Amino acid sequence: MREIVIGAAQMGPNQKADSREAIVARMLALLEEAARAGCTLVVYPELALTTFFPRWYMEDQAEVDGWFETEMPNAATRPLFDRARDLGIAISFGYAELTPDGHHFNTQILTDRQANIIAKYRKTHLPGHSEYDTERAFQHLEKRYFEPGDTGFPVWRTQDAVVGMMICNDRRWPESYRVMGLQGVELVILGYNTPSVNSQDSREGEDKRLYHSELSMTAGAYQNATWVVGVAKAGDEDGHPLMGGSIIVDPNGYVVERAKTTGDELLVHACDMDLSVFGKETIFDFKRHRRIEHYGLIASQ
Ligand code: CDT
Repeated sequence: MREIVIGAAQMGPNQKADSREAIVARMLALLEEAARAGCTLVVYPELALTTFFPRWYMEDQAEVDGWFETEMPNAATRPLFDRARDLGIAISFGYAELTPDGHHFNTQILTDRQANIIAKYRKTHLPGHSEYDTERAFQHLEKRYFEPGDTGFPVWRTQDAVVGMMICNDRRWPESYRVMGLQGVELVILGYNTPSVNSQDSREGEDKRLYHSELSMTAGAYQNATWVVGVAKAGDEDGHPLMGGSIIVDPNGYVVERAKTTGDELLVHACDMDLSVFGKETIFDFKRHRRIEHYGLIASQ
C-alpha cells in the first residue's frame, strides 16, 4: 500500500479588499486542521491568494500586475511555507505568476514535505475572452490577463507517487488527463474558480455546473486510472457566487469525499496510490489497447 493522506482545502471567498496576509491566515488554519488529521499533502484552489480578479475589466497594467506574484514564496506566503515545513506537509496552491521577463501565467505549484517547490504547472486552457463583452452578465477575462501556459502537462515523482497538476478549465478536457495518463499519473491535483451561473445563459444554474464539473473529474479519473483531487474556491466573492463541489475521486471514478459547504472546508482521505495499478494493467493498459493510428486528428487540429 502506498498511502498519501490528502487534504483538499476548499476555500471560501476572497474579497477584493482582503489582504494576502489575511487570506494566508485562513490557509494556515486549514493546514493546522490537516496536520491534526494526519495529512502529508494539502491542496488549495486556483488563484488561492486573491479574489478571482478576471471578473474585473482593467486597462491599467500596473493595476493588473498588482494581482500577480513576482516571487514564490514571498513575504505574504512565507508563513505558510514555514509552517508546512514544520509540520512536514507538502502543499499545492494556485496563484497569478508574473515572471522576471514579464510573462503572466495562471500557475499552480507543489512542494515536497520540506516546503521546497518541486513542481510548477501553468494553466493550458484559458476560458473566457480578452475584451469587455457587453453580452455577458459578468466578465471572464482570463484570455486578457494570462498567456496560455508553456509547461504542458508534466508529471513528477513525489511521496512515492506519480503526481500531475491541472487548473480549473483544464479539468473539462480529456486531453489534460490523457497526456498525464500516458506518463503513468497516479494522482492529479487541481484547483478551480467556477462561477455558479453561466454568464452567457442565465438559465444554467449551479446544479448543472456542479454536475459537469464532477462528470469531468470522475471520467478523467476512471479513464486514466488515477486519483483526482479537485478543490474549489467557493462562495460569494465581490457579489459574484462561485460554486463549491470540491471532491476527491478514486481511480475507479468514485467520489470518496465531497464538500458540504461553500466555505473554508477541509476534506481528508487516505489515498492508496496502488489502487491505480489494476486499471493501468487491465482495461486502461494504454500500450496494449490504444489504437493511435486513428487518433491523429486529435493532435492535428
Ligand atoms: N477559472 C476557470 O477556468 N473557470 C472556468 C469557467 C468557465 S466559464 C468561462 C471553468 O471551466 O470552471
